[in-house]
Amino acid sequence: MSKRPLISAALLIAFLLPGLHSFCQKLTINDSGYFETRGVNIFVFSSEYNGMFFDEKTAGIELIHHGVRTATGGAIRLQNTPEQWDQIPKLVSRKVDKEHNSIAVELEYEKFHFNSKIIVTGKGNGVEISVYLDKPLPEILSGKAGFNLEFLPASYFEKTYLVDGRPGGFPLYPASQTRIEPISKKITQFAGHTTFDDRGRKEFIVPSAFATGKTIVLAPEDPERNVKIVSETPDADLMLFDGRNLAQNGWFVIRSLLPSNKTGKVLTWYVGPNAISNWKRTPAIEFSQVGYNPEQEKTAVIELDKHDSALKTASLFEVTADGKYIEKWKGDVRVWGRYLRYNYAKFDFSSVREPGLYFIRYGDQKTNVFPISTTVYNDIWHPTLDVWFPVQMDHMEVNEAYRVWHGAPFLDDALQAPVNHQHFDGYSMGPSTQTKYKPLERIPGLAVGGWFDAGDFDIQTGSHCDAVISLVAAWEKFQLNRDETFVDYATRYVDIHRPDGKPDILQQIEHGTLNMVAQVKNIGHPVRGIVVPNLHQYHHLGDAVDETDNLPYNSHLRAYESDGKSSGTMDDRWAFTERTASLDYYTAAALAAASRALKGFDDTLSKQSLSCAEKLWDEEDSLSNTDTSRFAASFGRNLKTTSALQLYITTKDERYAKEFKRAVWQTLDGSVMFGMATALQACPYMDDDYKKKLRNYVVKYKAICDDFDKQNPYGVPIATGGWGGDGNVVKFATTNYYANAFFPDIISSEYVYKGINYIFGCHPYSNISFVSSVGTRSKKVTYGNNRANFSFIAGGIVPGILVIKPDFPENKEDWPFFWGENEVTVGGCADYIFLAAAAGQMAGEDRSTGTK
Ligand SMILES: [Ca+2]
Ligand SMILES: [Ca+2]
Ligand SMILES: [Ca+2]
Repeated sequence: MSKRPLISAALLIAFLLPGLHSFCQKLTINDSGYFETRGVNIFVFSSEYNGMFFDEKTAGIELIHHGVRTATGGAIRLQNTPEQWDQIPKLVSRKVDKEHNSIAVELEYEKFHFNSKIIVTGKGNGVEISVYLDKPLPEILSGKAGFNLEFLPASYFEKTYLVDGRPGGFPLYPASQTRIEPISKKITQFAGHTTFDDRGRKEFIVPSAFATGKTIVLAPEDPERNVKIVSETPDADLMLFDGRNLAQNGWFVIRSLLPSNKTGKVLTWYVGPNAISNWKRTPAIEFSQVGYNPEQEKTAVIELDKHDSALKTASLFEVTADGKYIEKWKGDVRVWGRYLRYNYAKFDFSSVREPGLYFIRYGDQKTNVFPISTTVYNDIWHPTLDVWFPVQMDHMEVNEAYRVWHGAPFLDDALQAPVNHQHFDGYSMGPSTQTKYKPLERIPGLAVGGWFDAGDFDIQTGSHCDAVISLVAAWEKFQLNRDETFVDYATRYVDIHRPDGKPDILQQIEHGTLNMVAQVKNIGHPVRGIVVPNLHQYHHLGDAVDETDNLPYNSHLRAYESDGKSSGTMDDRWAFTERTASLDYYTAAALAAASRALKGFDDTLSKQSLSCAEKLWDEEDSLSNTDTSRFAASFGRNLKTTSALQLYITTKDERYAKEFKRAVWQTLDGSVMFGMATALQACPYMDDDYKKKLRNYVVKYKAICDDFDKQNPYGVPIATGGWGGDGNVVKFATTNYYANAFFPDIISSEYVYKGINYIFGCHPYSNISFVSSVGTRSKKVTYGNNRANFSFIAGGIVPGILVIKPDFPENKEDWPFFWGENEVTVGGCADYIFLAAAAGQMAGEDRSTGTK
């Protein structure tokens, strides 16, 4: 065989140049406490694992590679491919040593009395990661404890690797070798739960490595993703695993086992992420994908690499009917300053008011097209009510044209949850059931109504309260008569895009209310929630109808045995029946509101709702008198205020008004932010003195709103915690809608539009609309129950931007499995419907009066 050079030597050098390591700056610890060079950041436990959702794939040693977070979970772990509920290490200490350019952490697995130390030090163009043990590995962890680093599958799809020079390709879908081991060898998961349905075989699955060697180079062909990892410990191989064999949200894991019977430095890796010299992140041009009402302010935010500076000007182009581009406006780009890790500038094109299609040009970048029109907000809530809500409907089959979203699930609801039990998803039971039912006794009448909470399938009563209150407000305020859903309770059948003569919003209010009333009637009070008993059911992905066998549990049959009417499999959902004052009041508020909306639509349910609401109010009143601890949290007190208001609006009974007026000022004095929404909603039902007194609080509230403009370039409250903040932004904009309605001289409509622009694309990281199917470019990958297909449910609003500590805002669009970024919830979607309808009404009024 003859070898013919494919390309000339000169060209070859040209190809190689951009990726060469030798031009790069070294990784140095910056003032934010992480390793940094242009194009590469390495975080060392800037974020810890948490005890609520365990492994969220946002902790340990992490890599931000050319602006994208591609690796996480660098830590001592006890599995080849840890799942969400596997044991997580606790961070004992973290020391940043800038002088020696190293960060040291100590980790602990309390249960095994096992501590380890990891020291990460800048070396060459990467870092050296060394693991130290003071005591030899506990016997039980031998062959199990290792150092892991996890790489995001989506970042390596359609890319290759070299292991000791041997080539391979990253799998698009998992299909690597696994083996079975006896359960005795398994390190138990959180609180003894298990994610694996072993069908009684007492075994578990262990994924095998799909590549093993001393040196692994990831994506040698892609300078943005190329990472070289070398094991510098003679006996320690690098093994490459695919976590998706066990869990769809698994990552590619590189791992070395720790040796038994050794102390001191037991493992050393070199990790060298390629850095493109003088790399600059492409500017993100952030604007509303839905477009703009002609009269509103229109400002794009330009997010720049910190080594980048703003261009002087940007332009707005119109796209004409014959496909031509016309520059309609050229304006200054104003520098805003620094927020988190980026520089920000703004481009104001408010003066363009002519209806049409437009795009922004900044330098040689051109955005996608968006409209300016009086109609941009007219139908933005339709996908949420037409599609998202029906798909979440529990106890019903849901059909859409040729597609069945799910069969009628959970007809085997529900059993009383056992006492003294630590469950998952935040559920637990104390020493008493607080009901007339014995542990695991059947509670009748619960297989009706309700919505799947979020990306999971439990009924969470608190979010039902939030949803029903918002849907009733939207119905009463905006008379949303839209009819695109068919609901037939006799056959438990829902059909999408099929009118049935009944307003869909009332049908949704009815559906949520049915389950809450069933709880109060059959249990005596609302419950925290209703959720499957087994963790191996809980992570269900697929048709909800298969999460249980839909047959009531029968203890006289063996597991997986059925007589056709019942089954011996303990899979019926459990009702977690703890009673709290805050949930009682919240439910009373929701049911009091629902009773108004349902009057004349479903009179029986309307009456039942009100009598349940009054019963809860009266019982709580007497319970709180005997037990003052029932009412500690200010959140709970605010819910009592909400409850008093809703009961007053429904009944006009002065005792509720008296309680509301007593409590509302207390709440506002505690926090203007916290109490403002409820206080404003009461305006139409209170006298002039009330409004006069509230005015001073609205002035204070405005000052807080204006401060957001100093905190970030978007002028909205941005969450910094473990869950993205779109819910807060929607509530903020909704509060501003009410404030604008009653105090327009203090709060202008722009305070509403700020929040709307944010959720539709004027936010950090990208310019995607956070509501699937709303706006030109919107979320196509979300954490719904169809997430295994990297898909979405139209109309869902995601949590949006998660700020990964200390300074990295993120919302992944190629990976659905970050719930804090991509999980859609019932309460969030109902709140969105209200805000979206409010925007439509506001823009309509602007149009008719020509004023703001
Ligand atoms: Ca849940
Ligand atoms: Ca309908
Ligand atoms: Ca069952």
